[in-house]
Amino acid sequence: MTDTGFRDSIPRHLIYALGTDPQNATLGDWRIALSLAVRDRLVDAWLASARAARQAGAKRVYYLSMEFLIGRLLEDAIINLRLEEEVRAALAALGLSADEVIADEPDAALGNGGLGRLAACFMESLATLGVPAFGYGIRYEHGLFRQSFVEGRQVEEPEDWLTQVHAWEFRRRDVRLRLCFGGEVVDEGGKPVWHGAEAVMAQAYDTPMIGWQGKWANALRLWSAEPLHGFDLDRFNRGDYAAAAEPEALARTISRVLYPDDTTERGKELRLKQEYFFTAASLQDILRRFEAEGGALADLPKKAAIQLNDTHPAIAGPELVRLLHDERGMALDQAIETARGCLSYTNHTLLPEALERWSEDLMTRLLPRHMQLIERIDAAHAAEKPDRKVALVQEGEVRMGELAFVMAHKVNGVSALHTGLMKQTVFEELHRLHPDRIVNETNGVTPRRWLFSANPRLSRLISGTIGEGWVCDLERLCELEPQLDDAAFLDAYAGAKRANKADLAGWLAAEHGVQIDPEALFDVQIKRIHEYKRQHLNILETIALWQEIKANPNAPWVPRVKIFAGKAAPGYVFAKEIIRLINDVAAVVNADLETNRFLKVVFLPNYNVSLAERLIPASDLSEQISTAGKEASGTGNMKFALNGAPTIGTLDGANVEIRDRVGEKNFFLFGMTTDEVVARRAVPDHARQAIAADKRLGGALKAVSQGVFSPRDRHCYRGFVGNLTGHDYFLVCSDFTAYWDAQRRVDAAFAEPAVWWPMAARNTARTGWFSSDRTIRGYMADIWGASSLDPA
Ligand code: F58
Repeated sequence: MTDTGFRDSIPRHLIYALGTDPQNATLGDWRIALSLAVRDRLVDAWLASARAARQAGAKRVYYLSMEFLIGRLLEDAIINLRLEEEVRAALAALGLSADEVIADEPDAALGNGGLGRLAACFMESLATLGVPAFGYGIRYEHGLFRQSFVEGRQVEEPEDWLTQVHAWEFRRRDVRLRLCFGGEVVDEGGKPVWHGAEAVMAQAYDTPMIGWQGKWANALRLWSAEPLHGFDLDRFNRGDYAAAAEPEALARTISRVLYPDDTTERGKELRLKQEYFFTAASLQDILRRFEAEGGALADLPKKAAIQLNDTHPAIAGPELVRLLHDERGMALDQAIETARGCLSYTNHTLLPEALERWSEDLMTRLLPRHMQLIERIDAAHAAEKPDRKVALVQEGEVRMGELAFVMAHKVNGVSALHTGLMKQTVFEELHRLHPDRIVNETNGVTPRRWLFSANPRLSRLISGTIGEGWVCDLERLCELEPQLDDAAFLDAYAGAKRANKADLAGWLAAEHGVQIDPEALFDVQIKRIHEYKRQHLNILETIALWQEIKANPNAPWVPRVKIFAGKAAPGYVFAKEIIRLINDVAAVVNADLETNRFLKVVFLPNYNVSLAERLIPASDLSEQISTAGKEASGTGNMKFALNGAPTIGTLDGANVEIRDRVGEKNFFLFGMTTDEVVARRAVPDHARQAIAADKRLGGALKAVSQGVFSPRDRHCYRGFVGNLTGHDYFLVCSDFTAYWDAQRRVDAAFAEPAVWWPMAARNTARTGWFSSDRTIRGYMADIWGASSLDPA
């Protein structure tokens, strides 16, 4: 297509697909028209990829995940198709700004955090590497809630991305699968037959996931729950309108909302329904494809690698056994073996409360045949390993982690440290029984989105220095190493960061009315709010710093802006307290004319992928300060390092591997190790001791408990302070002094450009290993046995 062809296709879509007069078109209309024009450019490659996979009879990778936090799609497609210039020119000719049009797209917030974002990075890398793959998940009508603050408190509102035209998805009218819940299992001639009581349809919607340079694309297939039949005409004609619509409403509930939290009792049943719904639909679809291509069922593992993203799809084990054994007559033992040959499981957390368990009662009520099969799988495991002590059902609960482990041929951790801890803690016994099963696949992030697209200034500098090959071969960033002593390169590197910071400062002023000094150190902690991530350690240090500045206003303080963003699960009371405290501290500190030249605190509402893309390239310091042993990996830590923000962090998750690569001098390490954490918890009164030993910490806690930041309700933080001075499970107090000292090392380094910029640039040059392309290659070799159909 010629340049004009592309340019013309935008108004053509506006007029003929949307039926909108260009004279009345809104920014949103133009954005959708542009999306359709860009989409036209990728559909051929997408269909050709599927055809190539079919013709090659290739093994496919199936990534089953409750969450795909894909964010905006238009810019991703423009970048990967290399249409940046054409789009800019075409929009300019229409009198539109590309940045504004792109920013108009709502984020597809179909995930909570790292787990969902990892799935999105994996989809992009799978396509870039030309691996035939499908992502399978749920097409939530409402993604993660929208967050705002009222008097500092988090307020949640429903997110409604699907109220707009979704230009990227295709409803597959021919892919509509039926599945059941409840009912009973009846013996029919010696054969157990499940008669479900409630049936719903899973309707497929496909979104193309395009790889770098548009050579290969895979489908992200999301299921929407629909009723078996439309509405009840009889009831409608009788005037009973609500009852007529009831079956539809009930069915649709399943794909209505993304769970922001799995800790509350209410909604447990719905969550299990969601899990079974998308898992069962995906497995039916996988078997359908396999059978259409021909082949003996026993060969399924040669054609299908099914990755379970956490335990949420762990019901895949019994469901696949059911499909093979009950529905296709394969012997039970062989069905278990065959299923295991296909399945593998990624664990993302060791927190006991986050490891799923379902009550036997609920499982029996909702999935009676699966409950029986779980018992059969357990018995088969016990027969295979007579000394096994771990049962799949314990104290009336089905243990989904253990079920996923037993039904997978490989189980992976997401960083080296986490994988080691899996072997020593939650899966100790299963690891002893199956010593080859656990493998490590340290997480990664896609460089296309998180460097090339999010940070064009730095990308241009890198490409100008070493060429563009790094975009799909990120380890080539090490070719920057010889430049790290070169004054001109470091100047340009610093220039790119300064310009990004100035942009952020401008945006904060325009959008949030917050004034910050672009020369200050931008110290950023953005992630879900959780006690183990310790945003409260950060804010206590902020308070202590404020007090210290007030005591010595004429000392040469290094100006800092503390930037926070993140959502708390709606039912997580303590996390919400942390948010309120940060907002309250911000109000007092930012208004303090004595100190606010040196210190500002900003908590940005509604953290999402797009906000991360804006903040990370403009950050100087990356806060990765979890209690050692609690953060499985982290992926934000990788994005910051790649974009030249050194880490202040503990030896936790992938921080360990980041530090190994960037070098200890280029990482601000502090805090207890995993072993020290365990030992410290055993010390009676550890928090009080730590507070007594550090006047700054004592002063900060005192200010909070006395109501310095909550003048209208002076005692409101008593509970919060009580938690820290008493229990302090996450050892905020015990790590405080080391954190304070590390922050002062940061100040000293930032004050010396000759120290800071080489350090920042080394972070970029040495973190190429954290590409999700490398991670996917690891899964392919160690877990999936899949290969790339070279897109070249
Ligand atoms: C995250 N888990 C880990 N869970 O916390 C993080 O260390 C890791 O880098 C990342 O996975 C990718 O491996 C995570 O994001 C969730 O969001 C849960 C989803 C289900 C509801 C409760 C939160």
